[in-house]
Amino acid sequence: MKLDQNSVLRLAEHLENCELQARDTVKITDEYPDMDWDDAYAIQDEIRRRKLQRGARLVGFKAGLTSHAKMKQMGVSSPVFGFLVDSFAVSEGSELAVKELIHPKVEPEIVFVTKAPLRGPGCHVGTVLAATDFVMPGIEVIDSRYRDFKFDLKSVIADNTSASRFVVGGRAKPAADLDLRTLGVVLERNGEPVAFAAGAAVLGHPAAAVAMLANHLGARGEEIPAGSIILSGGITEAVAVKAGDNVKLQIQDLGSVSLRFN
Ligand code: 0L1
Ligand code: MG
Repeated sequence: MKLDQNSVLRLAEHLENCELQARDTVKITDEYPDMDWDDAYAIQDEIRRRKLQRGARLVGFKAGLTSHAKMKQMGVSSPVFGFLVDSFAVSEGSELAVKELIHPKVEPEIVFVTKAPLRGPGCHVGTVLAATDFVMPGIEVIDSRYRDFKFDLKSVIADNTSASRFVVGGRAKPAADLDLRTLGVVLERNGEPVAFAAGAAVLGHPAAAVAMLANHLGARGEEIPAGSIILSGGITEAVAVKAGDNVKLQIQDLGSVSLRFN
């Protein structure tokens, strides 16, 4: 690590305050160009510790930047991983106030819910499918704390990979009944289709993103517990939303989930 403990604590507090107060900031590598990957995840861990200490419950994890569309959109070349707490979850049918956020975008995701723990190294698509209870459609609302969504990978990891809110819904189905690679995905905003893809857009198979997450956590002495919700990554590029927008995600064989912004 290149950062001392005080800097890690200070940067975590700064980024979390930006999240809670819905204000943006410049990317942290502007001030700390030499920070390394361990520093980035240490800052994210400290944000997680702060939330759990205040009573939040860890409900799962997310993989991000797992599709070429997302990597191209953000100008980066490898996936990143973050955590999910209960306060990020939005119930389907409820409305999300844009004024609580900085500059939200939505992403269509295939969501995994686990029935057994997954611990790397050595996780692969097969072990992930064996540990999966069911899959379902989910919309992730990302809200980078960085001005104009301008960041590098280390800055975005520290910022919990832009995690903000998510909604799951549709039909929950056992993954074994589906070929997740060929499921068609349509994202609509205000009734108009704005992004399309198939499940294979996520690393060839969305379960591969969950395996990478489990291997990443395993290398850090953690596992994905049974009963976790895992967002496997935006299948298409992210779409900006504003007050009044209604977003609907349809995934073949898995039904639809929607979210309204006010
Ligand atoms: O797929 C994702 O959840 C993206 C996470 C981080 C990058 C971004 O803000 O677009
Ligand atoms: Mg995402």
